[in-house]
Amino acid sequence: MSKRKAPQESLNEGITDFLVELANYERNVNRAIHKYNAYRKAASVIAKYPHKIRSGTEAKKLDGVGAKISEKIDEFLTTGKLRKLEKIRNDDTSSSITFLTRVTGIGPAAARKFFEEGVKTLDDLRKIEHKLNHHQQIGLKYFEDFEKRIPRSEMLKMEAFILRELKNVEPEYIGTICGSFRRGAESSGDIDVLLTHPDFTSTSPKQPQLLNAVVEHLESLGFVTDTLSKGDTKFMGVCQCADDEDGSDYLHRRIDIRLIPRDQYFCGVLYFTGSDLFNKNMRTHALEKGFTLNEYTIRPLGVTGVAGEPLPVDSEKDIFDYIQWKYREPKERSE
Ligand code: DCT
Ligand code: MG
Repeated sequence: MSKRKAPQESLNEGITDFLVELANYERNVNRAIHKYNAYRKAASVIAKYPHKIRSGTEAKKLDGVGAKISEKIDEFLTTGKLRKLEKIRNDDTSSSITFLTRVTGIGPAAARKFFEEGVKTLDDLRKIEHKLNHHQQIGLKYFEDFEKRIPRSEMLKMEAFILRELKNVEPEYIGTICGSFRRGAESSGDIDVLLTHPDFTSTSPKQPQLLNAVVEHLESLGFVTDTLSKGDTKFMGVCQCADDEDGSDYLHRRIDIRLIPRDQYFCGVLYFTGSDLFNKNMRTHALEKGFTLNEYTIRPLGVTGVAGEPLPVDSEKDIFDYIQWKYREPKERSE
């Protein structure tokens, strides 16, 4: 999961920017995930609105913009700023915690703990490096690289490389690069790789070697450079494209590789393609139609609300069909 979200480009950038900043503040400093979701949702619906917003009242007509956000929009439109945000930016606790959570491996809780120990900056973190866990140390080491989003051209290069090397490990592997890349984004925060193999299903024994073999191969080629964590089905780490003949070098990038049972592959591909907002909306629609949908399965809900057996799925479209939703191509799934 990537920490740096692409800025929402729209006619109402000023508004969407402050909403995203408030969202991050609520998540990282207050750990108020519902408020975070509310701000993100409002930012997303406003980003799609095709007119320049002239008042809070106008914005309030949009689904997801309530009275409080509408007031903030009015304040922003009349004064050009937001007192609440000015206060947050000037507050040492908020700004330090917000900064610390930019390091991968440091979540809101760890950020607060470090802050309370007097650790506020990158230099402070470097001084207490021995107190960081392995994940946080890597986050610190590549802090500058991980702050930068990955251009689509580089994503395409990595996709071709990964898919080719998968087949070199074993031709039966199936892989998909999901996340914002699959949605056609011009830049991505990280590389989300999904992997499956016909030998691995939800009823077969665990097969960690299927994931291991791929990771080790990518390491041997110098593509995977560091490991953040490695389980039976999920690898989190760091990778880097090989230098081009023209000598351009590449930054270190965050990569996640997940091994998914063959029968759950399309629920996984759907989920990890996102966006997160699209997933939420699709799950809500599924519930309305009497199905429960997650990253593994789609199951019918009985009259008592108990989920039945997973339904067979052979494509993403099958999932849309079950819940009677018109199929949407990945690039149409921003929400
Ligand atoms: N996801 C989700 N809910 C979350 C987080 C993630 O449904 N809270 C899903 C949807 C997207 C996918 O996982 C990958 O997550 P990210 O990498 O965080 O998102 P992204 O869309 O790929 O964006 P980015 O370009 O920033 O990586
Ligand atoms: Mg991503």
